[in-house]
Amino acid sequence: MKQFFPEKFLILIVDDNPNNLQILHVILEAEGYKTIVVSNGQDAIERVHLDKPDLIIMALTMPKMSGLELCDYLKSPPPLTTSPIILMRTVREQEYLIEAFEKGAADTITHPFNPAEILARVRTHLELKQTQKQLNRLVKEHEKLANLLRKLAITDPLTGLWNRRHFLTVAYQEFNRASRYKRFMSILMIDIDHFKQINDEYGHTMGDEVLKGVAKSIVGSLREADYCGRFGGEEFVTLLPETDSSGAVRVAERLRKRMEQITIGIGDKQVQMTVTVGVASYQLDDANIEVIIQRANKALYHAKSQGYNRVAL
Ligand code: GH3
Ligand code: MG
Ligand code: MG
Ligand code: MG
Repeated sequence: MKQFFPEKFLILIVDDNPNNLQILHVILEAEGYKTIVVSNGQDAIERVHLDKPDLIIMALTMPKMSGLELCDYLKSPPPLTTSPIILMRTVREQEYLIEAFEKGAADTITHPFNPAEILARVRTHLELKQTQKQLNRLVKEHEKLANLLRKLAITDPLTGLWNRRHFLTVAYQEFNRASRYKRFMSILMIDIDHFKQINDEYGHTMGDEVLKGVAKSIVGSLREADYCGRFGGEEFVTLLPETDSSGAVRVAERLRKRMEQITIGIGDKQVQMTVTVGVASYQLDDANIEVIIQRANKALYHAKSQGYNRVAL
């Protein structure tokens, strides 16, 4: 059995006939619902704005603004209310039945009223609305989770940079763009020098801190259009669109110097480190992005073999 509490719902009743208002008010309040009664369309619109009723019952025929007009006004996109509207009609007003639904009514009831029927219809529509609300909430929650998962799937948890797989996905697209339009593009492979020693001397937590700090510094020295990822343990990769090899070497050199100057750590435990950078730029006969990355890696290892803390093309 579903949980249903009438006292949680506010129902707006609109009718120029005070008798009808009174009867409906009594029937609904006896069941536990909260009600507001008004005698014309203009007041109804005001109450919808102010009180946001969960359901609206309105007479079909009223002077000035009829129930159909009021319904149309409230439900025309963008609707002023998503709450269900029940139109009250007499048996003779059968002809308006279809139009009522076209104007956005959820249901109609005929008077003279059958209280049990009214209560059953009201409850059905409120339950439907409740279910719809829960569904919307679930959908929103699901979207949030899906977004989070998408983000987790592409992010390196330690540094917050793109992970290797996502970097390669983006790099692959950038390569296609560069080769189609014959644009410049460069890759930097950045490797922390003697990183193992930092771990060994200061512990793994400090090592993690250094990785985070280096990642932050790399991002800080890149332009908005550049891409950056963690390629492996203490190895980072950046892609610089629209950048030729001399431009890329300048960026790499600036980054290298910056690393030389900063210290990273926790409190008074600060360490200094350097990086070595391998640079490679797109050449017209490169078949794919891997070829450029391999060249950058080669340059990096060559630089390491020559000594550390340097940039090599
Ligand atoms: P080189 O100067 O030649 O680059 O040597 P290196 O010590 O920097 O590099 P090496 O490849 O010998 O060692 C990398 C170390 O990085 C080993 C590994 O334990 C450590 N490492 C990899 N991932 C992480 C991590 O997420 N956190 C920490 N703290 N250490 C990591
Ligand atoms: Mg190494
Ligand atoms: Mg290293
Ligand atoms: Mg390495």
